[in-house]
Amino acid sequence: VHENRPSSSIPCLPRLPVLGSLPWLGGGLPPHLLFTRLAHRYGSLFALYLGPHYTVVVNNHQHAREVLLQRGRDFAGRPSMVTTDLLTRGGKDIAFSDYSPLWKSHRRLVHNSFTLFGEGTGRLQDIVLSSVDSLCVELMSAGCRGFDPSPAVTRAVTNVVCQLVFSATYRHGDAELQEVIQYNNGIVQTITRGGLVDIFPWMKIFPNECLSKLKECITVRDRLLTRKLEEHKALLSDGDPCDLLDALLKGKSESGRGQKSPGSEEERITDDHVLMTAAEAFGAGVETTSTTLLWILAYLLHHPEVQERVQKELDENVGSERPVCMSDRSRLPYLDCVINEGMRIRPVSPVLIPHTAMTDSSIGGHSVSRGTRVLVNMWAIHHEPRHWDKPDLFNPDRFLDNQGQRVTPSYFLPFGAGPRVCVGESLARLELFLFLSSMLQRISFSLPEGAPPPNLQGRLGVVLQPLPYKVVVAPRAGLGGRIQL
Ligand code: HEM
Ligand code: PLO
Repeated sequence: VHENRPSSSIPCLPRLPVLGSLPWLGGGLPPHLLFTRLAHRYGSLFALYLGPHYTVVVNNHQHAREVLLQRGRDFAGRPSMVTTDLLTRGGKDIAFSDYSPLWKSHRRLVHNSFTLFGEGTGRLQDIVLSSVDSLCVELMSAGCRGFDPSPAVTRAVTNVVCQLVFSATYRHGDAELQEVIQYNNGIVQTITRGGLVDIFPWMKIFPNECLSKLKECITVRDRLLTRKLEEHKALLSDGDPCDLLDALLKGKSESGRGQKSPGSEEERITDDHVLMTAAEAFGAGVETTSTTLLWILAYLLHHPEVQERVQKELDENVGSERPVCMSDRSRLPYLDCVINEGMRIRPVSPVLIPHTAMTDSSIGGHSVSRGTRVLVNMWAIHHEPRHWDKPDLFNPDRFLDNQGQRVTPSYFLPFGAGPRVCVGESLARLELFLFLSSMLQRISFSLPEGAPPPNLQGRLGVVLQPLPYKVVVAPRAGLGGRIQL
């Protein structure tokens, strides 16, 4: 077939000098929708120039699996961008750092540290359960008025991450927690991925309001995290690590011991790396989890029958006498499907993070040269009508087979795959499961009287977020307050 001819070139949008294909990308559509539309015209694999950067856009799952899995190593690079370089001190993090041996050992260290607090220990479960308790109390205190659930959900998720990363528990209204939430919001608003400065790095020499706000937020973040780091260093002991910062500090000195050559100073995991990792676990941990929860809540308001079915499953398999725990997960398949369907229909990261080709390689039999940027349009893959029946319909049953067993299709990849797969996947899944099951066990969500159901269009910032909406909460009938609210 045509696709197997190795040297045929990928269909490309027109381009002008300097601007590249930008004049053909107008119309104000966010990238995932724009690319999906362009794929109808140019085919599911096409190329364009973002300013000077030749960029290949992948819109179907076979090509995505080639890029992420089969040739995952070839495409595990990341482009350098002005805003993310500022955010990460020039790539001393995981997500925005280019592929290198140091990145690999850093990523492994982070992964191991996460596993340490993962499902095995039960500690993480306790952290999440206590945070969800306070969330339920806070939600219930709104009485029967309609309110925006977003601040309370964000606060609860931030609290989990604060405990996980540096063992801080905050009470409602704590000044330090407020500071964290504020700087994080500032970064989210100013670091719009794919913004102009990231296409034309030379634009940073012009005064740029966004860039200076971003710098301010980063300063606040660094002050707070440096303080936490110093406190942890002072208390560092030989026992088991008590949080992520502790684990990173311990792992860092262990990884240093193995390396003998004194000349390779820059090849080490440094304090800067530890700081950037903590900051990133924070940012990723808060934005993705709270956004996914808010999307799922929004869909439950549209589909009260789904909420009732989840609650029925909870009543039959857990009951109301005890809190839900991780070992209940296998007994609650429908809830799992609801979570998957939420991440399918509204992926928080609809075009993943840009990848780059580290060597000459190929996609779908077309050669792709080193340095090419590759965008994987997960939105298009999650809405491909050939694979998903009525892709725009929220239908958790599509993740169950005829026998009622859970299935995970190969074209469902909300966390990406391969060398760059999300490092927080198991943490995220644990949080989503415990938050939703605990909330729905105790509370029913509905629309305020006369209010329209949430707008499901979403707004793309650093993640794809739902627009603000209001809910009314009610304690579950028949619960009789047996689980302490
Ligand atoms: C990367 C999704 C939660 C940390 C990613 C990527 C996706 C993703 C799509 C990019 C993959 C790629 O570029 O190919 C999600 C979703 C989440 C979630 C849907 C929750 C619902 C988390 C959490 C953490 C986290 C809780 C950490 C606390 C990271 C990091 C990367 C990443 C560090 C970069 C990995 C790398 O570049 O090597 N995530 N994520 N994520 N995620 Fe998550
Ligand atoms: C969110 C704002 C924080 O202050 C910094 C931060 C760090 C990691 C980013 C995250 C932000 C947004 C979501 C990202 C995450 C890394 C992986 C994750 C991009 C910018 C996703 C969904 O890809």
